[in-house]
Amino acid sequence: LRPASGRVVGRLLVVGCLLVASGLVTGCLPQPGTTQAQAADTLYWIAMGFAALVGVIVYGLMTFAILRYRRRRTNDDGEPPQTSGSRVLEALWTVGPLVIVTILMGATLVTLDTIAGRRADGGAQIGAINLHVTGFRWGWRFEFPDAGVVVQADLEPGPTIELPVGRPVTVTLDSADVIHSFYVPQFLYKRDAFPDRVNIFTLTIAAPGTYGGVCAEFCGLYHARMPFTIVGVSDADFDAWLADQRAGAGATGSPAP
Ligand SMILES: [Cu+2]
Repeated sequence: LRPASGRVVGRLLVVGCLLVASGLVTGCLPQPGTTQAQAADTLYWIAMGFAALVGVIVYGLMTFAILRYRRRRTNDDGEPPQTSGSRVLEALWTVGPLVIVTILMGATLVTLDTIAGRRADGGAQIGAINLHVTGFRWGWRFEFPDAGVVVQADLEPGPTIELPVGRPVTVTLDSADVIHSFYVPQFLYKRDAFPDRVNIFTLTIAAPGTYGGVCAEFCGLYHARMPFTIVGVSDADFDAWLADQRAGAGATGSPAP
């Protein structure tokens, strides 16, 4: 390398390292808002850890080879020693990735189970709140069947519902027309809403707060205009909110989508 291009490569390496480091420090995911999101967040960091390990090894070896075996003025006699076939190396790069992929697969399956929130026998969790979510063009319908409460709205600002912090909510998701997708960025979770079958998953709000959601499956002209809001509140506030909704149900009288 000529000195000038060496300096350029050096600068690129520094910029690359800074980008990777800042990505690792800040993370690429929103703050998790549910216990299931915390599980997804943990899985992300496990995957990032292995990716960083592999990256350090690969870029370390590359940098070593570039520096150690670069062409020098004093040593211009062609190629470095050529080696072919190494049982140890081949075993290492076969077993290493196999171990990593197996760990990642195991961790993924455990996380998926946490997110689905299923009991071993496939039933819903005991004490869970049932919530039936229906996407439609262009809004959302949230039904609490056990409480006889329906909250529904279309376009902006869309419906707002409250959920109690720390209690599992079993969500049954479907659609009244085309395919929509239930997406709350802070839940680190997105699931399609189908007209002809249901998706079931569990949410447990981890901390009080306001969580905005959108439709994440292009469903038509006003796809971008079907937001909804989920507010995490205390158990007592949730019960009071449900009672309020029940009292006001006759006044709003939302028709089926
Ligand atoms: Cu939609």
